[in-house]
Amino acid sequence: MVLSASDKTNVKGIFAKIGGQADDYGAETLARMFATYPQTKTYFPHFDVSAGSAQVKAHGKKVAGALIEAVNHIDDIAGALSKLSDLHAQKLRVDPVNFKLLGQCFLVVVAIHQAAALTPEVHASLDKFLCAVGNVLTAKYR
Ligand code: HEG
Repeated sequence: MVLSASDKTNVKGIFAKIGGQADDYGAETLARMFATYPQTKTYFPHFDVSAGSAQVKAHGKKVAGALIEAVNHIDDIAGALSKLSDLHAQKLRVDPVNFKLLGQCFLVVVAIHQAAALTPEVHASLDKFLCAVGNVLTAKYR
């Protein structure tokens, strides 16, 4: 999954528009993932997974923060998310299919809130970026 120069520009541009709303987008992404793909809830037995819960908000903020970290180091996503990659590989062991589901939900949230900015080109670049992040977080699974 190689991001082209224009993919990187598109991803940075859409995240610049998202700005301070990223935490809210993260929480909305999780709420949609839990509602639409209930099997994803099995990884969060210790959470109140209802939309708007304190845990969904707090975790949405963490996921958004990791995505922003990846955007800020878009030429070295593996390096930027190295610790998170260790955590997902050694402790969480989330089945990789679930990263696609989370990515789809994030795209839906961006489509709702940034409809004008999410041109087909930006959509494609954001999809590639989310795949790249998912690949990094599952790269150390053995
Ligand atoms: Mg993961 C923890 C980011 C997909 C299940 N996830 C975390 C944390 C971050 C993060 C930043 C906190 C790490 C820490 O406490 O040090 N997750 C993250 C990203 C993505 C992702 C950026 C994909 C883009 N996670 C993901 C998916 C699932 C999942 C698809 C399961 C469906 N994550 C998961 C669980 C935890 C984290 C169960 C621990 C939650 C907790 O107990 O607080």
